[in-house]
Amino acid sequence: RHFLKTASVASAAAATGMVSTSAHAAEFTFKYANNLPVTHPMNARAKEMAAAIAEQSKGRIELQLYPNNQLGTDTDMLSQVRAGAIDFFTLSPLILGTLVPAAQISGIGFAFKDYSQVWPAMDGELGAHVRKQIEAKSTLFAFEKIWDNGYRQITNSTRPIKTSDDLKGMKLRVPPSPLWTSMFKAFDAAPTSINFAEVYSALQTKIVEGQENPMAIISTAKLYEVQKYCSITNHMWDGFWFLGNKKSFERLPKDLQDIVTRAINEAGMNQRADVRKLNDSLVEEMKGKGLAFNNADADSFRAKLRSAGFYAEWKKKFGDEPWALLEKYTGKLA
Ligand code: X2X
Repeated sequence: RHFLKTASVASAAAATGMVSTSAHAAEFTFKYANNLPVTHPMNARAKEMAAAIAEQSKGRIELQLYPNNQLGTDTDMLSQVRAGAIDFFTLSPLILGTLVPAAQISGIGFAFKDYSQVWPAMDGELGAHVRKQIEAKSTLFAFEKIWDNGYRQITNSTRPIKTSDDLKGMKLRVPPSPLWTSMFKAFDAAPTSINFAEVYSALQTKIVEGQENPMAIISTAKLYEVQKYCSITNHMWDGFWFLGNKKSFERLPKDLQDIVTRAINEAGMNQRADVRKLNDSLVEEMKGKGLAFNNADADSFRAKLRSAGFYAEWKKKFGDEPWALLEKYTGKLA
């Protein structure tokens, strides 16, 4: 349903309405791929960004967009961008953790109280620390402004989740990432790693009972069609590092690199505002589509993570200095 394995480059291009402003071929052609539906703000802003890059480079750069897992799952796309088969890719810091473990630190459960802590941390020293690790440990680099995914909420087809006890034994899909699995094991749930490309069908066929994602995704990926309950847990903030392949990007002369960098960071800032607005308005809309909402008791989840030793374990894994950077923005976590 979501994953067009056999789509040719030509049909993928037709489907996404590739931006091309000049009759002749551009001097530099880049591919940007991602895992989200075309209706998500990520792709609306990406389209606008591709047009800005074409215009400002006077047609010298063409950015081709491949949304909605057209080029494969996150795991596939991560391999492709590492190898330079695609040039740009947006990925959760936690999934990037399968390649650069240090990147997961922004996904610690209940770390950021709200956005007034998220952006100073990610645009400040914590984000800088992570970007440095990405550059040092991979063929990739991350642009300065991380894009938003949002605060994650739990949906399922079985029961409302009110306290952490309600998660006991629940078969939940989590994205492929050590931190995600560890966190839901600490809640005594039964987490399974599944790429986003396969989430809708995994829920539909009841391979898993539930999943967790921000409102904008539950809505644009129509997960409410295959779920009954949505419990507001806000258990983790998540974003998308805008990743580039270093070698691909270095093909560009400095002035064109600056145009691309500015356009990507600007689109990211606009995308943050879009997601924020959507997250605030979607509850009513999805209630209308039959999803039953409840507020969960966040303290019970935090207490469970503490007693399971989750914070202590991950502090040890990340190291004292990175942990202190995180707590500089969040306050003491454990
Ligand atoms: O895989 C997910 O759940 C998603 C879409 O939120 C991420 O990219 C982490």
